[in-house]
Amino acid sequence: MKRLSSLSFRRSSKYEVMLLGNAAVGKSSLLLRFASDMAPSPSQITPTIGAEFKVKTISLPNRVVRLKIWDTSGQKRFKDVLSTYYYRCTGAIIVYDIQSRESFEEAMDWVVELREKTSTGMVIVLAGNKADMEANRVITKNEAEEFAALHNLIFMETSCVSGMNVHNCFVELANVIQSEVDEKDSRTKKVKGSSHGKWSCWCITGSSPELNKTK
Ligand SMILES: Nc1nc2c(ncn2[C@@H]2O[C@H](COP(=O)(O)OP(=O)(O)OP(=O)(O)O)[C@@H](O)[C@H]2O)c(=O)[nH]1
Ligand SMILES: [Mg+2]
Repeated sequence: MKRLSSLSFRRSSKYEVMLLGNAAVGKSSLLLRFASDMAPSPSQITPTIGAEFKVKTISLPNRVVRLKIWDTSGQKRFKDVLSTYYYRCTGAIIVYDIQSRESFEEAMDWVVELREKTSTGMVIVLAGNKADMEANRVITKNEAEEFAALHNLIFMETSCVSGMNVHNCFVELANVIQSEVDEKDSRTKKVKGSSHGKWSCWCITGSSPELNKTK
């Protein structure tokens, strides 16, 4: 009872995020493992068409975060359509398969595209999936870490088979998004606090992500 009442007073936030990356790198499997704690099985996993979403609530220490997670298709024919989704997202998990250089290169292209096209400074996780397939690894951890550091990405290797880092990946994304939003809020409050006397108007400058979308 005590626990229930403390949860109900916790503040809540909602964010949209998306999974991006080459076909068959394991985007849908990551979401299935995170949302339903199920390991991928051929009967449940089929190639994604366009984009689908699942909603999952995460409990952070001082906040409940509701994530709407868009799972996108890695097929090239859908690539143009996906831009309509990332404008509304605060975060992304870009997935590659540690066994495939092509998928790593595609992940790098996605990072560049998101950094160029989204003015809001999206929080990005780079996930090297299928880490259970060590014997077939072609992308070293070092190489991915260096790329991640260069582009200010959160990096981790994941496995939907063992479950390694699957939960972490989404929780860390939510955590960083929330910290950035809190930091922006506190900056805004400081601007408000500097107004002169109680009759002054507040003038808060900054760019609106909503308006930037139409530029
Ligand atoms: N060994 C291993 N196999 C995985 C892992 N994650 C996914 N797979 C397998 O990889 C294949 C593709 O997984 P999906 O989740 O469909 O990949 P996707 O990125 O959603 O593919 P598209 O929807 O076509 O873009 C499936 O056969 C999964 O079982 C993993 O961590 N380890
Ligand atoms: Mg899929």
